[in-house]
Amino acid sequence: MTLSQATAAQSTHGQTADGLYFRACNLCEAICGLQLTVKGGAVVDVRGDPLDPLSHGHICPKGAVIADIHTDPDRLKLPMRRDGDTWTELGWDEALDYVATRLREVQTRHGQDSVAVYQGNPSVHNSGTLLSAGGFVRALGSRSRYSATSMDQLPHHFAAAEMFGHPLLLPIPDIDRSDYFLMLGANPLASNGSIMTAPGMRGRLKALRGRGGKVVLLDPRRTESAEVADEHHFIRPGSDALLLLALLNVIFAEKLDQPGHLAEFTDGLAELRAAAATFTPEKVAQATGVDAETIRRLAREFAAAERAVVYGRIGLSLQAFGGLCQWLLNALNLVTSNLDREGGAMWPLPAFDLLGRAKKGQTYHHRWHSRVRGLPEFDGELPVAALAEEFLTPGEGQLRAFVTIAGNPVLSTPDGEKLDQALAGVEFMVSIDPYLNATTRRADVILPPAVGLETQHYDVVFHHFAVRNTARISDPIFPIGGHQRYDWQIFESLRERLSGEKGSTPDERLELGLKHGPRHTSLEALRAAPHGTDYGPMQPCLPQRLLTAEGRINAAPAPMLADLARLEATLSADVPDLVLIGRRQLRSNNSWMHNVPRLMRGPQRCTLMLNPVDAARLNIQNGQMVEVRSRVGAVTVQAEVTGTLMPGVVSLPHGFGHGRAGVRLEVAAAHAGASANDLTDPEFLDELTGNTAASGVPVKVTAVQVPEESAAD
Ligand SMILES: Nc1nc2c(c(=O)[nH]1)N[C@H]1C(S)=C(S)[C@@H](COP(=O)(O)OP(=O)(O)OC[C@H]3O[C@@H](n4cnc5c(=O)[nH]c(N)nc54)[C@H](O)[C@@H]3O)O[C@H]1N2
Ligand SMILES: Nc1nc2c(c(=O)[nH]1)N[C@H]1C(S)=C(S)[C@@H](COP(=O)(O)OP(=O)(O)OC[C@H]3O[C@@H](n4cnc5c(=O)[nH]c(N)nc54)[C@H](O)[C@@H]3O)O[C@H]1N2
Ligand code: SF4
Ligand SMILES: [Mo]
Repeated sequence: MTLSQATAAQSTHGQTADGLYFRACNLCEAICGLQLTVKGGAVVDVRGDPLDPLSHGHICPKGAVIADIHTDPDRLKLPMRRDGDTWTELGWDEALDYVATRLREVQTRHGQDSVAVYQGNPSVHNSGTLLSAGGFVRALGSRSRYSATSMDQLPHHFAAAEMFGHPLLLPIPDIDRSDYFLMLGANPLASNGSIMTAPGMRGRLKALRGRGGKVVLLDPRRTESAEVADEHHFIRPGSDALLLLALLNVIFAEKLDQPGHLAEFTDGLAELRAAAATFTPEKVAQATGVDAETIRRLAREFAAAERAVVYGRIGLSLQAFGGLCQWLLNALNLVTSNLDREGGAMWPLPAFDLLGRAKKGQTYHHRWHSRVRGLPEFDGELPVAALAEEFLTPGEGQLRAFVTIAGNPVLSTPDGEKLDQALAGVEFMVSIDPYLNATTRRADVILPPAVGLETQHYDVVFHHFAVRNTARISDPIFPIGGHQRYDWQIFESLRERLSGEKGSTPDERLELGLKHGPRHTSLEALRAAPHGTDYGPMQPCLPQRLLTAEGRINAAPAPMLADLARLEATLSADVPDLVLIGRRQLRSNNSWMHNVPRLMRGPQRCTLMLNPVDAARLNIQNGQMVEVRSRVGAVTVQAEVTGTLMPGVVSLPHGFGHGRAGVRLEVAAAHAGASANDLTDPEFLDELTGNTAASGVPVKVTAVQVPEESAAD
């Protein structure tokens, strides 16, 4: 049965008919095609859709249990209002009226900007949320906007805006046609790829090596991805910008640079060369932990490869020099003529093009600053590192109310514990979220949307990051009950109550975008291809697609050049004894899905990895409980002693810490874990972009002495 037949069957019988259903998984950036078998109203089998032109049948453990979210007993379906510790369900109209009234009240009393909005990661994985939340936020009219972006990919956007003229002009590795993949601070074998929508990275990297290519990885941990690399080198957290400068240094010094035709529309190449001139491999070897000979060799190999691409992800953005890293990655691709070229870093051209109406020469950052610490705005948002202090610091402009949308900032932003305390004192808080978790437990009202298999979805954002141009519309498999609402309905209802204006539906917006987009298509045309539509590999698009004022690439943006002094100072700074980094796990999704029993089988996963050398020095045994302490807080977790971690570096995954009072998630006690963000520090950030630095946080680790009686238990 085709998707459209299935949808018809569903509407006639009220319950989803038995049969095969196809849709894209919206749980991560890989957007894999799924094939689901429904029997008796339930999903009985999920596998990868072999006919999806992008994922070719790839699926991961999360996609395989996507239906467990649908049937999850913890999932909320009706609005809830909190009175002290007691939650009461209420009707939608009553809840929406109450929320709109309370938000306006706070704004009348304390000003428009006294209500903060935080948008979390799934906002971009649900097209209903993505296309409608903005209307609500605009109706609210507050400048106090925050999101997971400043805890994630903000440096990528910053560099793209400075170099190419738009935050979304992010170059994507053309991995399927490349012969040399230099990867830093990414672990696609666990994360399934990020700002590189490329489902099945194991197969893609194998194929690259199979055609004689080479994969080189630099990471403070010998990760799952190291298993499919030709070489892995440890690198000191936060030192990547130094290494990238040294690679450029060698390339310029040995005259290996050849920007080719890109030079015709690039400014700043001389300044870039001058910037790299002082960072010789010898000068950065100690700080990076990578010896000078290796750096030289990698530079020569990269420059010599026919089709090469350098790529860096969270490890290179969630750190103190994220902005410099993302600039230098682009610069390295540029000077070796691997930008906008087959096998290098290229730009996708999605059917729904978010850049379709973008204007040239816009400014995207530092247009205003946060009240307390003067942290810079980017693209209309302030850094999450400023959030807690903006609630807690009294005075004109203090935050008084909070809206969270698909986010869990208590677990995902720096010093989450402090934010948690701050939220206990807000005048009003509403969360648009299907779960009662560490953050939403502080809300006065939770408005839970229908999610996942109940929603229609088109990947507006991830086709912009995909290694191949495809398009796919997913229709709901399960109808929602009369008592449920979609995200977009919640946002539209709130918007109407706040502004009196009615917006358009996500369908209307999608239709318009697809029609006027580069493929001039429609929802109907996409529906006719239930496995997805293939538009082929990425194509060169410069200089036409550039959005800088002059329509030229800026290889040496002034804010980056100005930030080099801060980087250079690290060469002579003291190195902390131990620094913390994070890690992602295949069977985990940031701070949620930890209550899906099929994902959480097995031993405790929220462990502190540390090298045997450090363990011996600190007298820590494998499996023992340890206290990890940073400037802002402490957590107690189990130690996992492993040679896969670089000496002097410890790793704790983020997103755990579900044990807080009032959380309503059936998480096995063994997996509640502790939050890495009770250690991360709002004052430790990339000063250039305002992005938090969760990598490289100085910590102290001590063995927890277990009293003798309990040790015997
Ligand atoms: N220390 C450290 N911290 C990190 C990171 C790290 O590597 N280390 N990574 C950072 C990164 S990259 C990210 S993206 C952030 C993520 O941080 P957040 O975006 O704040 O948190 P998530 O864990 O993604 O939480 C998603 C929330 O959305 C809800 N949700 C799921 N689907 C839907 C939906 O369709 N609609 C609505 N309305 N809600 C939904 C879930 O119930 C959950 O509460 O964490 C960041 N924090
Ligand atoms: N299964 C699963 N998949 C996910 C997620 C998830 O939670 N679970 N989250 C999704 C999200 S929101 C995102 S943003 C992506 C992230 O996608 P990735 O960036 O691929 O994710 P990570 O696995 O965190 O990989 C980051 C790597 O950087 C390394 N690292 C840390 N600090 C440094 C440093 O200073 N320098 C260098 N060179 N390396 C460093 C870490 O050891 C780690 O291996 O994953 C997405 N996919
Ligand atoms: S890799 Fe991502 S998109 Fe693919 S099945 Fe897993 S969670 Fe879903
Ligand atoms: Mo992310």
